Amino acid sequence: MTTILEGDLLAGDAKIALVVARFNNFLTGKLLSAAVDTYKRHGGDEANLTVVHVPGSFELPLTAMKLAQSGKYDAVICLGCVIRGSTGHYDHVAGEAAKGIGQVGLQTGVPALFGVITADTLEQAIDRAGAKQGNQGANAMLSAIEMVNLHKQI
Ligand code: INI
Repeated sequence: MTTILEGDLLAGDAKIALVVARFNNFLTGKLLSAAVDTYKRHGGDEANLTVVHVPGSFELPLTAMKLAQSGKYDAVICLGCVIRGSTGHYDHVAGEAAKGIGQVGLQTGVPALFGVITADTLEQAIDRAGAKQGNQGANAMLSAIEMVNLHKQI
């Protein structure tokens, strides 16, 4: 018989750290509240969440790495917002954030979620922070819960 492994979406007592960039905080704040709300709606207790603030998306990977290495968390979620229109170094900030967050997961074995909006315009960013295209923070939390539960089975 085929073995199929998949994580469910029950938060249970998963300990999750959220690293949040202050840059574009009027949008990253929306990502954070949606992530917390999603955790609670999936049965989690807010006391199991730790929120850490960093200056910008460039700083997300280092702090996520320290949190993952601490052994205290089942998953680390990174929340940020990089908008091409408003930065000359968009590619560097977005690229380093994506690459670094990927390394956190691969090097520690702790799921590291990419809840960073990378948008060409402010309007696109707003759409991904709770307007027309869902909320990247809520999506990242759902993915975190699924990965934690999946990894328990492996
Ligand atoms: N940080 C972001 O999170 N989003 C951005 O759009 C952004 N822009 O536009 O530059 C940004 N820059 C700051 C960067 O993340 C670092 O905090 C800064 O360079 C100090 O290392």
